[in-house]
Parts: sequence; structure tokens; C-alpha cells
Amino acid sequence: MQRLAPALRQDNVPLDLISLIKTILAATKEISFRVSQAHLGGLMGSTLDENIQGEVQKKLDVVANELFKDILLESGFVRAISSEEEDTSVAGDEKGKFVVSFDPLDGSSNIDINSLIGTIFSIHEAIPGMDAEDPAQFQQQGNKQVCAGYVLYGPSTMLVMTTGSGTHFYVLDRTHGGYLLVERNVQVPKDTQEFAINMSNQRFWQQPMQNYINDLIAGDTGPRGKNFNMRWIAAMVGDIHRVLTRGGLFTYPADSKKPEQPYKLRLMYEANPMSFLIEQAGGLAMTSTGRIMDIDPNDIHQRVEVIMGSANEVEACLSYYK
Ligand code: FBP
Repeated sequence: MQRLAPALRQDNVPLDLISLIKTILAATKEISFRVSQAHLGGLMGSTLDENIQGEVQKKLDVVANELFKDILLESGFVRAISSEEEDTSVAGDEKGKFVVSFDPLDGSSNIDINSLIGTIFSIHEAIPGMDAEDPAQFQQQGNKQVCAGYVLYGPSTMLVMTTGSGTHFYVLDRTHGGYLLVERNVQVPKDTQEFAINMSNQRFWQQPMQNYINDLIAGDTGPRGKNFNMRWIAAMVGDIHRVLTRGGLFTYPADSKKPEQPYKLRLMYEANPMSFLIEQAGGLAMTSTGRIMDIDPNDIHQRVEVIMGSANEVEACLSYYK
């Protein structure tokens, strides 16, 4: 099996980006170890602090964030970072060529139940001539990403990544401590009979989404004429990994549960990187009004509607909004 660096060189990835990717992955190996030892190391449970999103931070959220932040800021490759666990963007090296947005531990509610969690990252080139301190560094559309990926901490630690030449799967080989390429150019099947949504929010969804999901549940007795199965891991990394592996539709739609906050998932370090991976694997990644990666960001913690996965099923869902 091919090691990471030759696999990236095969995709003509520039050397400085390869160096940054290797830096990011060094942090994920440490996080993978800490996650596997969390119970033994007293890292289960929550801190008394809340992040800027108003979420109580898990101890592992904080550990993963510090690990990721420190290794990136001391690398020399990074002009600035933005993280789910940081109130604002954090300046790095003024000569740094890249900016990195990340969710150090996605699916935090799964930590205490020993279920799937992961790290999500998105890399843009730094805007020339702009200060490292300037949060406008992150006002770049998702279609300008040069790399995106996640590391899934599951039975095996898996890296799923794209640099714009397809979406590839890697597995962390614990014997030599490196990621090995196990599948190149994964393709999301165009059609599917599997969907993922938090059903408990149903009464708060907009009517088009209610109608779409009701027709999925009606199965072969309804207008779709076939049965659908539902899955919900409650960690985007886990649900998207299933979609990339065998197809499906994943959605976190707008809802009126908190009218002042109609969306749940964050654009910069959840929706954009997952969109790049899904599109590079032949799927679609949309809101009900347009392509996620064409959204102009206005805040590093901005939230958006998400409908992504098997292309024909995403189209079917969007047809309910017409
Ligand atoms: P964080 O855990 O990083 O805050 O991410 C949000 C998230 O856990 C997603 O990974 C997941 O898709 C969603 O929230 C689950 O939402 P819900 O709690 O409504 O099931």
C-alpha cells in the first residue's frame, strides 16, 4: 500500500502543502492515541467552560484543540487558524502560506458513549498582503479550498482527504505509525435508499423537508415507490463516512427550534470540507437555495443548512423546494 507522501505527489500536490498536511496528521495521531486512552487518562466528561457556540466543552475537545492549535501555529506554514473551540481566528506566522479551519473533535456528544468522533480540517491559501491577525483571511468561499479532510477515530483510525484530485481513503497503520492509501477516487453511488437526519426535530422543519421525509418513510406505499432506511450517528464525520462508503443522503435542514439560529452545522469547518470531499467523490453538497461551496463566508462560526450525498437523491430532495 502506498504511503501518504508518494500518494500526494502522484496528485501533484505542492511540497509546502504536503508538509502542512503531514503536520496536521501528526496532531491527529496524537489525538487518536488520547481518544483511545481517554478513560484511563481522566479525559472523559466535560469541563466547566462553554465555547463561543454556547456548548459545554468536553475535556477531550480542549485537549484536541490545544494539540492541533499548537502544532499548526509553531509549524511556520500557517498564517492563521480558526477552530470551533476558539472564539476568534488566531494569528500564526506572517509568512505562513496557508490558513486552516478545523473542528478538533466533531461529534462531541459521542465521546462519553465511546462512539464515533473525528477531526475535520479545511485548508485555504492565505490572502496575499493580508495580516495574520485579520479574520477576513477566512472570508474565502469553499470552492477555494486547496485541501479538506477528516480523520475518523473508530475501530480503525481513517483519514479521508481531497486536494482536488479525487477523494481518497487512508488507514493509520499503527505498526509504522503512518497513513497508508487503501482506496483512491472513491465514488458516491448516484442513487440510494438510505437517509440520515435527526428525526426528533421533524416538527420544526420547513414544509418541503417535512414532505420529502414523509415520502421517504412512506416507502413503496408512497410516491417514491421504494423503501428507504434511516441512520443517524450524531457525528457528521461518521454519517458522511457512511455516505462516502456506500451512498446516502445526509441532511441537517433549517428548523425553527431556535428561531434565532435556524441552522446547526458550521460552514468553515464542517459543511465546506465535507462538501469538497463529497463533490470530489461525484456527489452533491447543497443548501435548499444553492451550492454550499459558493457561499460567501461572513463569520468563522457561521452556520448553514446542509443537504449532501448521492447526487440523484439530493436532486430529489431539492425538487420539494421548487
Ligand atoms: P460538534 O459535536 O462538533 O459540535 O458537531 C456538531 C454535531 O455533533 C455534528 O457532528 C452532528 O452531525 C450533529 O451535531 C448532531 O446533531 P444532533 O445533536 O442534533 O443529533
